[in-house]
Parts: sequence; structure tokens; C-alpha cells
Amino acid sequence: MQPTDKIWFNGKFIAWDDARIHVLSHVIHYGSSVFEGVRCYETSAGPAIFRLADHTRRLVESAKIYRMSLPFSAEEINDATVELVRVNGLRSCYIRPVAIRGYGEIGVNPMKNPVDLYIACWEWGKYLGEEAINHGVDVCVSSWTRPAPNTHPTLAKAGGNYLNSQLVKMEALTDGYAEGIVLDHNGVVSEGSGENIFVVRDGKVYTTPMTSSILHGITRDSVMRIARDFGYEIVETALPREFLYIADEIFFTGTAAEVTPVRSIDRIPVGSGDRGPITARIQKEFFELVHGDKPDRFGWLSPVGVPASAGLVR
Ligand code: PPE
Repeated sequence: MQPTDKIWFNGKFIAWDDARIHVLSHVIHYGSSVFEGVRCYETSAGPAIFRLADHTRRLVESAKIYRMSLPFSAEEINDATVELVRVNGLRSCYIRPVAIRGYGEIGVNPMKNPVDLYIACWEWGKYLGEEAINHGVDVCVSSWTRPAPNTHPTLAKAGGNYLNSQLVKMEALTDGYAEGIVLDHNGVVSEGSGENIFVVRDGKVYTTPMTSSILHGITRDSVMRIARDFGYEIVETALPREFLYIADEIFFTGTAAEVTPVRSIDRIPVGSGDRGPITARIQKEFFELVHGDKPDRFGWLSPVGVPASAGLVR
């Protein structure tokens, strides 16, 4: 990770190296954080943040689920995010807002601890590799299961949820795969360790529903809207594991993963074993939209303005 100049902390910009917390902060012991992952893309009109308001909304909602009162409004968080990217003079980056239960008391009850909000950003390339975007990744079905309903709420993007994701990811990597697909407590497909999943069969585009223990991804929503625009039928339904083995095409979506094709599952080739045509079409449209190569017809981009490094604003 390449450090940048500033991190936003509770309304102020602080130096990257000063963004430290005490070892007895509540979050360290009990996983009590909610966070977001947002991307800012380079466009011909300068950097632009992709679906910022939707990410901030999900952050606020994740906090709400955990009875965490954020010390800043959605509007203030949006403004701070834009300002952070500008102050760091980045043309493109990954942005990580994170709200933590901080230092004060120890014990499960988090309600006496302060809630601290940080926003950091840094340059982050392709999540599953450059080659992955063009030719796809080899993945497995994980031996782990996603949290059951009414255990760890998966619609909250909470730090603690990622213990499950880490088990999935480590197992997949150890066994020679790029990623793992996790089943839910009913044994049907949920999602990847950090991505939603789409399956194409007979020209229809399938994705797993909110009731399959997924995070309701913002990239997932973007891809559904793009695919609908193209006239594809979108089917949001529970998918049996073996549906993956007879798919024509499969791809992952996520802020970090963007739109990444899957070329094999458990060493069984998906379709031709390379990126499929519908995946390629959706992926191309996605990248053109995020980079502003096409008019922003969905209103997804928040322009950052002139980078501070250009010397015009500080
Ligand atoms: N499911 C999970 C479990 C998940 O973590 C993500 C994002 C998604 C689906 C896709 O959601 P969205 O980004 O809104 O399209 N995972 C983030 C964290 C990745 C990481 O390694 O950290 C991300 O992609 O930013």
C-alpha cells in the first residue's frame, strides 16, 4: 500500500502516519467497525468518485444496524471524501471510510465508547490481477458457509463480517485458487469473499438475492442497471451450486474487483474457459461509464475538481 499525504479523521486532515489507535480500542477486541470501499476514477474531466452518495448511504445504514451514531452526516461525509481525494492530489484511488468504536471502556457493551470516523485513500490497482480482468480467475466453492440470517447481518458492511471472508480467501489461496465462492446456510450460492456473483445462461443474467446472505453490492446494482439497459433479463434468485458448473459465463462484481470474469469453478471450465461475450459487453460499458468515456447517464460520478497538487487550491 502506497501511503498518501493525509487521512481525514473526525473532521480534520491528519498525516498518514498519525492515524493510529490505542490497542484497547473497542474495535480491536470485538470487531466493532463499519466501513466502505469506494473508487475514484480518472476521467478526462479530472478524478471522479463512483457512486459516492450510495456508498455513504450504506455506511450510514451499516452504522444504524449496529446502533452506532456517526458523528457526521451523510452530506459531511460526502464532502470530506471529495476533499480528501483533492487534498491528496490523486488522479485515481480506492477510498476507505471506516467508523470504529474507539477507546474508553473494555467489555462487550460498545455504547460507552466514542465512535471515530476515518477516511483514507490510496492508489489500488486491479484486485484480482490485470490478467483477471481480461481472461478471468480460477475459483473454488469454499468449504466455509456465509453467516446465517440473524447471526452477523450481511447487509451491514461491518469489520467483523470479514473474519468469515478471511477464512474463505485463505482457504482458496492455499488451495491454488484466486477466490472462493461461499454458499449460504441453505447450501445455495451466496457470493465471493469480497464480491457479488453473476451467472449467465442462455442469454439471461442471474444473480443471488439479498436473502442469500450477501452484501447488497453497489457494483452489483450498477451491473444490473447496465444489463437491463442492454435488454438482458435479470433473474435475482437462489442459485444451486451446480448451476455454476453448467453456466455459460460467470463474473464477480465489487468496488475492488470491479467486473472480473470467472473462468473455472473447482477446475471445471466455465463456458469456453475464458471471458464470455455478455461479460465482456457489460464490463466494457462499466469501464466506459466509470472513466467518463460515455455520458454519465445514471448520475454515478462525483467530480473531485482540480487536484491540490496542481497548486490552485489548498
Ligand atoms: N460482497 C462482499 C462480501 C464485499 O466485501 C463486497 C465489497 C461486495 C460484495 C461488493 O460490494 P460493492 O463494493 O458495493 O460492489 N468488498 C470490498 C472490500 C474488498 C477488500 O478486500 O477490502 C470492496 O470491493 O471494496
